[in-house]
Amino acid sequence: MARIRLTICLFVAILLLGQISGQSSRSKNKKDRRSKEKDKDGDLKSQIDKLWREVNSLKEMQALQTVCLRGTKIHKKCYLAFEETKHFHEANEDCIAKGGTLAIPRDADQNNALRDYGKKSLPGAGDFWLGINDMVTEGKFVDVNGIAINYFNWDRSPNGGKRKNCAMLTQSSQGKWVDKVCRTLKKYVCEFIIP
Ligand SMILES: [Ca+2]
Repeated sequence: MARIRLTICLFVAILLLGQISGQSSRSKNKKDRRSKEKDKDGDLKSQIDKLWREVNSLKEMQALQTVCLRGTKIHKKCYLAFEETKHFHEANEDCIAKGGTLAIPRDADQNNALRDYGKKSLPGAGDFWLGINDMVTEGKFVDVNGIAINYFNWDRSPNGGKRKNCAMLTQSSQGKWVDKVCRTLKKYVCEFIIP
């Protein structure tokens, strides 16, 4: 998907560049039209700058999803940690914007790998959001796509009731999970499925 968008962006950028050079040469002939053409060129150049920035961010997104340039690659997943603290929703939206989701460990191996990576990449208080919550039905924990999960690693059974609906991984209890108020500011780890 990212590759298709990247190709489309490049194609549009090339078309716009062609338009600019064509207009630039024509504008030399008529003096009174020059300033108007200049404004148009400015607009097109700013559009190209915008497209160029989008191409670069798509390239970075593609790199995350294919080779895991930053972060760590484990079991066909790329985990990437973010030190900036965010609410659960903001953190998940940031992961989605980058082409992934908040990290969802599906078994003990993945959870241990995620714990070790988090310890290394997020020094200090090593707690971070996971893509797991029980916002819709109290006590029924699902992933960020709303699909029931089969692997759990609670420290104690989540007992935060309707007030605490978002899961985070804690380093103080060796990678066990606790339920937390979703509007708490926490660091987070995104995951990207890679080939
Ligand atoms: Ca709850």
